[in-house]
Amino acid sequence: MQFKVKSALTLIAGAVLLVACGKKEEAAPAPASAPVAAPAPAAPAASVIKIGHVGPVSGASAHLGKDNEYGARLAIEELNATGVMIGGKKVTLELVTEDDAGDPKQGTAVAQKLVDAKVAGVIGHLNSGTTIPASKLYSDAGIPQISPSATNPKYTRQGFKTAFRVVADDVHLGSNLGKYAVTTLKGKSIAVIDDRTAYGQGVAEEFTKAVEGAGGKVIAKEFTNDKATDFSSILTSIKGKKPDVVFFGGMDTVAGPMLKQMKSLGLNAKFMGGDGICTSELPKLAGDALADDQVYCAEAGGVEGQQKAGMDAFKAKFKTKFGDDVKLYAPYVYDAVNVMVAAMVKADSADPAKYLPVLAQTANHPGVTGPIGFDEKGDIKGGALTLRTYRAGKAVDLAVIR
Ligand code: ABU
Repeated sequence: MQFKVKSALTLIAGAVLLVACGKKEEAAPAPASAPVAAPAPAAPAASVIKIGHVGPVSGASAHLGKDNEYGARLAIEELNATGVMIGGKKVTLELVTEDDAGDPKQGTAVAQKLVDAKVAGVIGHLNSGTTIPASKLYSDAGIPQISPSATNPKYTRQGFKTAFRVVADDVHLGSNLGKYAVTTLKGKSIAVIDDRTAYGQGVAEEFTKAVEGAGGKVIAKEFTNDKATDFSSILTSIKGKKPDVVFFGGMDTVAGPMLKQMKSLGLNAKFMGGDGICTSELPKLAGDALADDQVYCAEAGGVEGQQKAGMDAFKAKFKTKFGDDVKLYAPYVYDAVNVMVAAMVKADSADPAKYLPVLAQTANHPGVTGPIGFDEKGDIKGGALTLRTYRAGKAVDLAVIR
């Protein structure tokens, strides 16, 4: 690749020199009979394909947004190093990153920027609350979008042919966690809190339905917001109802302080949540309030058996490159980029109209997160979840559920 860039620079430098010589000749015209220098050949157009990535790299979930962005960078760098051929020539993939700060308004503003920049596809957004409104803009522009982490079912149920995701949705997450709370954790009295986001509220509703379906009782329903830091009033009210399980629909940055306040109030209950709390950052955020086998949560995907080796190798490579552990969804972003580029290569075109139908037919793409294929809505086929707890401040996988 370096050689290619150097060659291109040499060509451009040559062309500039020739043009400069031509201009000199214009200033002092040669006699009509003198030979005229041939016009410089135009430098070949650079074959650059822009791929957008959006996540919250500022705000409360910046650690997760950066995790996702790193996953995209790793995939793009590897693909460029290996060499991607489209339309008979080697192309360069360019990652165009935007920050939506986890805010729906900023999400649509940056989505429009990516549409205007004529990206060939978008990986993102991270949050359901930004992914869903942005998906309309990408759909209107015909630009394929793969979310690596938005789990609200609505995203792929709007009838947009451009919307895909590589994780299981909140129906899968909430229903399995609800059943687990009643049948395995033996929860009889369960309190539910959500952060009023598209994700938090949605996963809490699915969890509640499953608890009631399994014969458990939801004794309290409370809500907070995704920026809150003080939960004393809702936790005090919940404590009075003596729950054995507290479920929180929201993200790790809120769950951490909530666990600390549960501990200081003496609210001793199991704590559950969806994928938003199921991060490698939770132990840091909760500090010594995170007791062993107290928290149960689920990542919206999972590998087991021989496939685990691929995921472990990815995590090791990620740590070497970025000096940090995978927080949650970087491997899914990595796979999403690879799935999108594989569809471009197969279609032999980065024109969204040409590669979108090929992307929709993706089946059994060998990802580090497992085999990837899409159903007719754009959801991952056979979505899994990884049930997890924490022991000695470390995440421990308990089971992969399909
Ligand atoms: N799935 C949890 C985090 C992202 C979201 O759906 O909002």
